[in-house]
Amino acid sequence: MKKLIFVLLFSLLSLGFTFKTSGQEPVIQKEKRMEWFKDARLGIFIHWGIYSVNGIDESWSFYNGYISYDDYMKQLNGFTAQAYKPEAWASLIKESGAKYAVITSKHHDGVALWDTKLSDLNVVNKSPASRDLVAPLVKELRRNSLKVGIYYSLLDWSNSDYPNFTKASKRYENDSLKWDRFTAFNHGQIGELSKNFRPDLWWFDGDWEQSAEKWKAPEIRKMILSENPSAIINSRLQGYGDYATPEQGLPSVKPAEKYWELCMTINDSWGYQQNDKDFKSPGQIIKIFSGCLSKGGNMLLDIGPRADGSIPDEEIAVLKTLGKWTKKHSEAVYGTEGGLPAGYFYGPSTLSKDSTMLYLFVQGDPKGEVMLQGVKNKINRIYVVGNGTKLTWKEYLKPYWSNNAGLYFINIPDAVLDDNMTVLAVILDGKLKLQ
Ligand code: FHN
Repeated sequence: MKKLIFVLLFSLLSLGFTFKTSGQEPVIQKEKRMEWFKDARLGIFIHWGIYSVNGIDESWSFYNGYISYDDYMKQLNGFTAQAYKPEAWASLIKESGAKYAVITSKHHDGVALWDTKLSDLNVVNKSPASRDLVAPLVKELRRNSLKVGIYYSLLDWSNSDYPNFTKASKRYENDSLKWDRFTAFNHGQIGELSKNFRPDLWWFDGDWEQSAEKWKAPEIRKMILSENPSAIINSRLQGYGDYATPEQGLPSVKPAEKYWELCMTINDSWGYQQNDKDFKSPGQIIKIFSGCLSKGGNMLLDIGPRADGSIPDEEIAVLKTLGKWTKKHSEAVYGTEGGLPAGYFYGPSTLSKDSTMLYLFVQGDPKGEVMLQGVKNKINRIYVVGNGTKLTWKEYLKPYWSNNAGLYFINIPDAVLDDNMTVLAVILDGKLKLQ
């Protein structure tokens, strides 16, 4: 009997279940919950809100006093969503090669994009869109087998029970009654989103204004995980999240965190701004993306749809080109690990899960060859990813008496070069051994 109980427990644990001691429900271990995220590598962030009407900074424009609060809120009248096609959004996201999307359900301005019953400040009641805009996207994302991420701002500069309003004016310093009311409201909205959409990923923001204790962050985490035990939570829950979110800054070295995601604008704005034409080129985005891959992280690339729900052509073009590249190079992208440390190869790289395949990302024109150093393995074969051409190589600086790794020079004919970034697959004689 004892043996049977032991075997049963062992099997449950190996399935990723752990048990809390206080008789609470089983929760799925972090490693297990993070599996899809780790393999996904690319997500699309969507900042959609009333700020797209005037084309101004999301929430910050009134907070910083560039526009009055009342004038900011007048944008509600122009938020039509009349050209919104959630099925087209989802298929474009899928085409880009992203495996998940994150939509702003509510930014710091407090305007909800879903049919919240807890506040009147939502696009269903207060804008000509007059419908829940999150629900149909969630449905279409799932229909396309994409994971659903919900962005939610913990701080809410519109809520009269919230202490902060604008940079220049605060509602109150200490008022526990108001704060408790706000907490109930905040948790209530998170509960609604949880029940209505069962997000796979929670992307909190705005946590910097209060402590974990004030937000009641452990309670939020618990509420989310009891609704969906496999949900994952970004870092912005004052220490109660699962992965790091560097913003607009590509880490130069592999971050200490095992799970991370660079969130980045496609031009210089999160939301739609007609005057911002500073779009990154597909080539630049692919370079940045490769930088994330190489250091074991994901990229969450942001787009900003217009107030009518159409996506600007420049953004569509970037996503489509990115899609061609991710499709062609999928084996070097999805399910891979971060690659070589700095100094081994002049460019990004990734590694297969079993560490026997090295993917070298070659930027631009290498003028016939690239060099790889410090790898002690023998190479069995090298081919061009998404093209199949076998490549030749030579090993130098490897006299018979030396135990050091030699220098590999890999020949790359011009004809195999990709327009954006060429990727070489190096099949090693076993697990990667570095000098
Ligand atoms: O204040 C926001 C900002 O408007 C935008 O939503 C970004 C996206 O990561 N997050 C906040 C700042 O960290």
